[in-house]
Amino acid sequence: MGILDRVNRAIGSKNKRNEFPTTNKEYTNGKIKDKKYLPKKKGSRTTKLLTTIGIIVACFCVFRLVVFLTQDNAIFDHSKINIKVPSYTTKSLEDAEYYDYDFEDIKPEIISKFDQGVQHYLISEFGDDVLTPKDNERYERELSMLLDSTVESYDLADFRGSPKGTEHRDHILVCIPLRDAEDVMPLMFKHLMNLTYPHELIDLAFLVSDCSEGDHTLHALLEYSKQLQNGTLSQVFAEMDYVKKQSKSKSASADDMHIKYMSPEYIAEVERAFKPPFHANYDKPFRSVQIFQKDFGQVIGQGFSDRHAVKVQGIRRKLMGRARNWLTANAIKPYHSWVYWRDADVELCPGSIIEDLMAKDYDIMVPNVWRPLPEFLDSEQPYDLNSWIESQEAIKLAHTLDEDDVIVEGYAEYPTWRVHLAYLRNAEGDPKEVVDLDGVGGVSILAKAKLFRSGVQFPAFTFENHAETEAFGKMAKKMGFRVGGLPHYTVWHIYEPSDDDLKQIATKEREARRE
Ligand SMILES: Nc1nc2c(ncn2[C@@H]2O[C@H](COP(=O)(O)OP(=O)(O)OP(=O)(O)O)[C@@H](O)[C@H]2O)c(=O)[nH]1
Ligand SMILES: *[C@@H]1O[C@H](CO)[C@@H](O)[C@H](O)[C@H]1NC(C)=O
Ligand SMILES: *[C@@H]1O[C@H](CO)[C@@H](O)[C@H](O)[C@H]1NC(C)=O
Ligand SMILES: [Mg+2]
Repeated sequence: MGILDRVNRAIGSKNKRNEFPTTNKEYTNGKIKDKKYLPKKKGSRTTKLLTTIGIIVACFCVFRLVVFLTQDNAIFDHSKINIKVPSYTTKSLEDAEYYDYDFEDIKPEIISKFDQGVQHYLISEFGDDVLTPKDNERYERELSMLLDSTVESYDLADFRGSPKGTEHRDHILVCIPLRDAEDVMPLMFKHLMNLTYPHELIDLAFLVSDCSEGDHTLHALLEYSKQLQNGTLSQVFAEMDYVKKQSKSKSASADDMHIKYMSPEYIAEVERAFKPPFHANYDKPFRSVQIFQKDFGQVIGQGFSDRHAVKVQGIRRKLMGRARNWLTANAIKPYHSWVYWRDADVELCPGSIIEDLMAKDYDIMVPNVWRPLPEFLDSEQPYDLNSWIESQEAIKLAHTLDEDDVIVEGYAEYPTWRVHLAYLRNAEGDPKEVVDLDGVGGVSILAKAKLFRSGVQFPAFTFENHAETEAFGKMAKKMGFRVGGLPHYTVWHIYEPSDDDLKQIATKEREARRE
């Protein structure tokens, strides 16, 4: 049966049920009854009739009100209001003017990319299609079904975010920025499926930007998303893993060379984490998937050494800030109570992370982020140093800097002596213990949606000598929100060998061969 037939059938049976299908089969089947988010009911005759009556009554009331006001008070008498419209000519600001400071060395062609070529994809119901604005009729229909964008009233007090989100049926927007991420895509999707927070309460929003030529992030993302929404993605991965294993037994790939130098316990843990059984709703489709493609002119390479040079941090981080803000602004809806930011390059993470971060009832909450290392480099390392507690030394240091300078945490150039969340970790510590933070890192941030509604954002400019996620934490704190981290709750970032590490591994391989 084609999608059109299915949609038609769903619409037909809906008239009987007085319910409209949303993106999930579960909604259609009527298994999930969501108290807070009921998709707009369309086209039912009674609804139409009621709406029409409502509009007539409303028009009449407005008319009476206007008559009342003009007669008795006359404050709305337009002839008495004398507004002088100043004559001025609009000056059009080029993007280059706004971002003069950071982009001095970047070519105008790159900057002019900013407002071109935004693409928006919707994965259709059951994932059997990808819709773009070109398929206008169905695109419009499914988009309005998804966004429910015509006049609706929401009491935002119902969407403040509850520490018991699952019980309260809180909707959450999961945002994932992506660049040259083709290789980590299966990893990322496995983590999404592993989330135990009810999938039907999760809207996924991806932003793909500035990928290199020959990279297929967008294409892969579309294909996997279709399977995800059809409930068939884990079968696809099982198939892929089987084929990979068959070919690997013949020749060990150079990419995996480092694995035999990693700690066997960690490798065993990774193997266990990706093997079934998974949680019961692993294959359940999400409420929706939206994919945005928009370039922001990121020119700094995405290689490990490229993106970690201290000089490029300020520019890179500000561009990421713009990308994050753009994504939240385009994806957030009134019914979202939470926004969860997640990087694609995470290797191990408890499936219950959303519930666990929520439970603390902070406005922003982050876990600890470490990464594994080869055993010859001590096996593991605190990784995300962007989550920290402000220090007197750093405040003094900030006073010596230019207003526009960005302090990058974890570099010798900036001795801040801050307490880093990463270093507070004790492997045996209580995963529920919380510390208050000032700056936060971006690998995994849970924030209440009301923060974004109140104007907290990821500064794409220097805010208190910080940018992006660290400035996000600082700004939230300054606006009176609570920012915290869990020092003993650990998420493991993937290990990407640096050029130096690869040299060491190559040397060891050569030695081993000589023996
Ligand atoms: N849309 C977009 N996504 C990006 C860009 N740069 C990185 N990303 C994505 O953002 C996430 C984090 O990127 P990383 O390169 O690991 O950057 P990071 O986490 O700040 O830094 P690391 O400490 O190097 O891991 C990943 O999901 C990337 O695919 C960008 O310019 N645009
Ligand atoms: C969706 O899943 C069904 C099985 O559940 C399968 O028959 C169908 O081909 C899948 N559709 C797509 C687009 O992969
Ligand atoms: C999936 O979630 C389970 C349960 O929290 C966890 O043990 C496992 O490590 C997770 N998988 C990955 C790949 O992180
Ligand atoms: Mg990373």
